[in-house]
Amino acid sequence: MPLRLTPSSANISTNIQAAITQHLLNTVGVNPADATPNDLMLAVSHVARQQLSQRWVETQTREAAAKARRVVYLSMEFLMGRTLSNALGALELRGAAAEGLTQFAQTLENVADREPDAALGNGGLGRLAACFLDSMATVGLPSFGYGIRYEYGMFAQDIQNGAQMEYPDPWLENGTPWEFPRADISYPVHFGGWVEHVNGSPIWRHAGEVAAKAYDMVVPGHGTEKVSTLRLWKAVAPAHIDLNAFNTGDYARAASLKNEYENISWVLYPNDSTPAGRELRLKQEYFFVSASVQDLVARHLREHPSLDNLAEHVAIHLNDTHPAIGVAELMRVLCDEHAMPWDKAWKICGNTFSYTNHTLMPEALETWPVGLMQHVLPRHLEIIFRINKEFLDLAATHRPGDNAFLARLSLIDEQGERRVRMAHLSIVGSHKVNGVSALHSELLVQTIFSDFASIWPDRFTNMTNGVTPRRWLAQANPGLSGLLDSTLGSGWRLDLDQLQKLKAKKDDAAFQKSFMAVKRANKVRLAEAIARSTGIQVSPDSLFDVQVKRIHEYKRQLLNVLHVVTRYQAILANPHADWVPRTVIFAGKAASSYVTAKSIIRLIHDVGTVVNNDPRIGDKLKLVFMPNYGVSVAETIMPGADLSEQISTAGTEASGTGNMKLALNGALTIGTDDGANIEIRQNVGDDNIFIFGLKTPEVQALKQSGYQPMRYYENTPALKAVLDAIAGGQFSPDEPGRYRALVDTLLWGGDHYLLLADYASYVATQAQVDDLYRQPAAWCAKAITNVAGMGVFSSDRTIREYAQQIWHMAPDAL
Ligand code: 26W
Repeated sequence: MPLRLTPSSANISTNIQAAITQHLLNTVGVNPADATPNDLMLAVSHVARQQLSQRWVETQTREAAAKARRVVYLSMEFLMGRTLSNALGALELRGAAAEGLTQFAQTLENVADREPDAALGNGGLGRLAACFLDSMATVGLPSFGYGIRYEYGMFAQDIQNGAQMEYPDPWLENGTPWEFPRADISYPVHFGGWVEHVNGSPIWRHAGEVAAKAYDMVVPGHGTEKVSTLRLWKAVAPAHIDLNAFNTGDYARAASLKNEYENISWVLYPNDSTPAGRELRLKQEYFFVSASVQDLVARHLREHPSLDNLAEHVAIHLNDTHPAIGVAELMRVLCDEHAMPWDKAWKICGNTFSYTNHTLMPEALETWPVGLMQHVLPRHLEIIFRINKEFLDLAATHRPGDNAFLARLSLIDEQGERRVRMAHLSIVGSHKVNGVSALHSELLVQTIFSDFASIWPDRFTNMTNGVTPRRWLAQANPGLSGLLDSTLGSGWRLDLDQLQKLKAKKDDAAFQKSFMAVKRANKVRLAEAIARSTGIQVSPDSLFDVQVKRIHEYKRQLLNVLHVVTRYQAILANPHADWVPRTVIFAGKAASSYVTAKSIIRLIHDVGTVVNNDPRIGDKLKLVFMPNYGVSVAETIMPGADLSEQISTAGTEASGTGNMKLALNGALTIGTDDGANIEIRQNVGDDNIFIFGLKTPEVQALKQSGYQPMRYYENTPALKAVLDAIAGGQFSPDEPGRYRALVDTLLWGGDHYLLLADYASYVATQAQVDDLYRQPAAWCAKAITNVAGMGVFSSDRTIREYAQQIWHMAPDAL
C-alpha cells in the first residue's frame, strides 16, 4: 500500500521528494540525478495517480454498495487538456510538489508543461464536457463520462507563410500516466449484415464485430475525496479475425483487416460546423454508444435483478446528437436482448435519456442517409422506423390532416435522398431537451424545434453553460487566485458566488493596485508566450484585445480584422492623436476543409505583417495570431486579456464559454446581444460591458426586409476604404487578388452574418473601449465588477441544475 499523502501529513514535501525519487527509479526507470523535466513530469504524475487511484477505488466501492443512481454523460468529445496540475490541485499537493521539485532544480510549471494536452475534442462542446466532469466529481454526483480513446486528437496547427497547416496529434505516442487500461472490460460491437424475423422476433445477422476495450481516466473532485470516471473506448479487432488470416500465412491481409476494425477509434473528426457524413463517423458514434450502453446495463444487472428499474438508477445524457443512436440501441438491448415488451422499453427509454443541443446552425444538424444507416445498422433503422411511426401517429392527433406538420416532425427527411434526422430522434427519445443559454433555449423552441415544442412544451428547458473555476481561475491564474484568497478566503473555489464580495472593493485603491499588478504580471507572461510562439514582441502596456475560439464566419473574426484595418488607416491619417496602444490577439483552428475560415487566418497574418512592420505605427497597434489554440494555450491567454471579443451575429452563438473564462479573469467584454453574453451583461451590469450591434429580432427583420450589404459599403467611407484595401491587395502585394473572394462573400455573396450592418456600431464601441482604458481606475473598477459578477457561471451551478431538473439526482447524496 503506497503512502497516503495528505496536505496535513507531516513532512509532506520530504515525503513527496521520496515518492518522486521512488517513481523515477521504479516507474520511469532513470537515475534521479539525471532526471529530465519530462522524467519528472512522469514521476510526479505517478505520485498523484497513486493517490487518486485510492480515491477512485473508495468512491466506486461506496457507489456500488449504495446502488447509487448515476448519470452517464455520452460525448464524442472531451477536451481535457493537461491533467497533472489539476490533479495536484485536487489533492491539495500543488505547493508540496513544487517544493519537492526544487530538489531537482525544477519548477512545477516547467515540469507540468511537458505533458501533452489530451485534445479529444474540437471546441466548446468538448471543453464543456470536460468542465462538467470536473463539476460532477466536485459536487459529488455519481457519474461516468463515456467517449472514444482517439489515438489522434485534434490536429496540431502550424502556420507557414501565414497559412494554417495541419499535423497529426499523436498524444499517446509516449504513453500517458493518466489512463488505467481495464484489460477485463471489453464488449463486442456489431455492424452491418441484415435482420431476419423468426417467429416475429428480429434477429440481427451482423456482418462484422469489433471489440471495445475500456481505458479509464480518473476525474478528481476538488474539496472532496470523491472522484469520477471518464471511460474511453478503444477499438480492437476481435482475436479470431487475425487468427484466421494468420493461420493461412496471409499477414498482409491480417494487417489490413485489423486496420479496418481498429481505425474506428483512430482519429477525432476535426470539424465542428458541418457533419462529416462519412461511414466511419457513423461507426464511431455507434461504437462508443453501444459499448457504453452494454457497460451501464451490465453494471445495473450487477446491482439489480432486472432492467425494469433501469430508469430509476441511470440518467443518460446525450451531448448533442452525436450519441443519439443510443436511443435505438437501448431499445434494441431491452427488446431484442432482454425480451422486454416495446411499450415498456419505450417508457424506460424516455425516462432515461435527455439531450442538449449546442447549435442552431442548420448546416450543423446531423442527418444520416437512410441507405447508409441500412448498411451499417440495419436493426437500428428498423427500430427508428417504428419509433417514427408511433410518434407520427401521436403527432397526427395534435393537428389532424396537417401533413406538412408531420413531414417537418418526421425522423426521416423525405426531401431528396431520405435521411434520418438525429436531432428528432434525440427529442422524441428524451424526457428533457435543453439549450445552453437563455437566448439559445428560447430560439430553439421558436425556430428549429417549434413543432416539437407545440406538442411537448414542457420537454424544453434551459441550462446555461458554465466553466470550472478550478482550471480557469485557480490553476490558470495563480496571481489572481492568491489575491482572492487573501481578500475573500479560499472558499470561492467551491462556491463561486463568494466573488460577489469583491464588489465592495471595486474602488478600493489598495485592492485596485494589487488587482492591476496581477493583470500586468499575467500580461507579461502572455507577451512572453506570444514572443515564443510568433517571434513578435508586444508591449504589456498596450490594451490586450483577445479573440480566441474556433475560426468560423458566424463568430466574425473578419469583423475584428475590419476594425484592425480601420484603426491602422486612422492612425496613419492622424498619427499624432492620443491613440491607446493595442495588441490584438487571435487564436483558433479552422476546419481543414473550411476554405473561407482558412482564408481569414491568412488575412490576419497578412494584415499583421504589414501593421507590425510599419514604422509609423510602432506600439500603437500590433496584431498577432497565436498558433495551435487549445486548452493549455487558453490557460495562458485568459488571465492576460483586457478585452474579450464576443462578436458573433446575434442569434448564432449558442452560448460561448470562452466569454465566461475571460470575464472571470478580469477582461471586459465587447460583444453582441448573443448567447451567454446576454446573461453576462445581466450579472455584471450594463455599465460594465460593451454591447453593440443588431439584436436578434433586428437581425431577423433586416434579413426579411432584404439586406443589401452594398448600401453600407457605399454609405460608410471608412468601411469602403478598408474593404478596398483588403480586396485590392494592400496586404497581399505578392498576390493582390488573394482576398477578392473573401471580400466578395460580403459585398456580393449576401454577407450572411451581417458584418457590414454591424461595422459602424462595432467601430464606435471600440472607441468607447479606448476612452475607458485611458482611465485606469475606472477600467479597473469595471474589471473587478466583472470578476465579482461571474459566480453564476461556475459549471458547479450548471451541474446542480442538470442534477435537479433533468437527471433527478441529489448532489452529495452519498
Ligand atoms: C457534426 C458536426 C458538428 C460537431 C460539433 C457540429 C456541431 C458541433 C458542436 C455542436 C459545435 C460546438 O462546439 N458548439 C458550441 O457548444 C458550446 C458548448 O455548449 C457553446 O458554448 C458554443 O456556443 C457552441 O458553438
